[in-house]
Amino acid sequence: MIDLRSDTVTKPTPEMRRAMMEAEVGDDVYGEDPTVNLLESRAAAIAGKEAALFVPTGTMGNTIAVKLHTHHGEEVICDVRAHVLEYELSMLAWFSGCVGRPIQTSDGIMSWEQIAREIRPLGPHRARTALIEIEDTNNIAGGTVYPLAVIQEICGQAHERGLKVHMDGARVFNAAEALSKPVREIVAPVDTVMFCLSKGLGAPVGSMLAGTAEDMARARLYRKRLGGGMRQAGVLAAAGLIALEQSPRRLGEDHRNARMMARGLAGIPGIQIDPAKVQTNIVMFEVSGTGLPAAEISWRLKERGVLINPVGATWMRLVTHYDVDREGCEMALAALAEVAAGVGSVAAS
Ligand code: TLP
Repeated sequence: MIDLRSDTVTKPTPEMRRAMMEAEVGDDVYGEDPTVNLLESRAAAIAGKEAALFVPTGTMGNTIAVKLHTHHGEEVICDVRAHVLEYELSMLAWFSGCVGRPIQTSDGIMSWEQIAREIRPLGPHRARTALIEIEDTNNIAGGTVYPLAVIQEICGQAHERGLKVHMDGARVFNAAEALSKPVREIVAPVDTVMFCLSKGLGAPVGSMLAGTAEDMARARLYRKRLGGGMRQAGVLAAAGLIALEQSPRRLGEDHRNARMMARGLAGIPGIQIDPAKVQTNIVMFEVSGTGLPAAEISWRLKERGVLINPVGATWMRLVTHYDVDREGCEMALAALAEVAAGVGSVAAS
């Protein structure tokens, strides 16, 4: 199977598996796992923050960050397609008692002007805005990247008004690759950042939350409340350390494959995409011109050994990663061209 559903499907490398087997471990709830401690200090250094916390998932990292920066009954401003709003089972409300205030953007990148219009002070009718959440890269907008100046303006203006900024940086290493900037420069102005080890970086499990030492001490307690106290988690952290050390330098290849696929898709009749908009490893494309629903295309691709998910009725998303090489991407394109042309389908026979 050529699996382009997500970069979450990446399998650990042989080196990660070896490191997992040999990892020194201890009870991390007591803070005694040396490999977790090393991963946390390495992640903090990469993010340029005082401290970092190893969490099992990106969802838990975002959930804890929202809790750190808000009180019940407050609002969180985010893009209309934000993962925290659309793909985390209402965790904003469920754990933090907050409401998301979505902002409509064309490309997933919110400007300060758009945000400023939605900020609410506490009043007799309106709930207070507490947090601004930015997603970099923005997943469902197609892996789009925040320009540094936009992040700096949002954070500067937010902080002047006593608002916090959390970055869902699940794929911030892809943003770093696209901008040719170190992660620490991208996340410098945000209060907290979550980034995933288990997506394009290839670790089997885990994400990091980074911020001030004080916030991370509180975050540790929320992690425990959520059932995320993981004991001998060094087995997982060992793979995470290798992911941090080795994987970022090869993300450029994923981006090149994504651009190649976007150019190929643009040449398939019935598929709509602007290849110039593909900045990282996520490719969104529209399929209504094929006359087939996205779910049907997904199904027919599966019969040809290619996995690509629909997003809604007429959109599809493919995500490149190190487990699918250039040849695999070319085979997926050929399958897409066949399916879009109705080759071998019931309709064509
Ligand atoms: N994204 C997954 C799905 O949940 C959609 C994917 O396949 O892309 N923030 C962002 C921006 C994400 O894309 C994801 C996962 C998360 C947070 C959550 O990470 P996990 O899956 O570790 O909870």
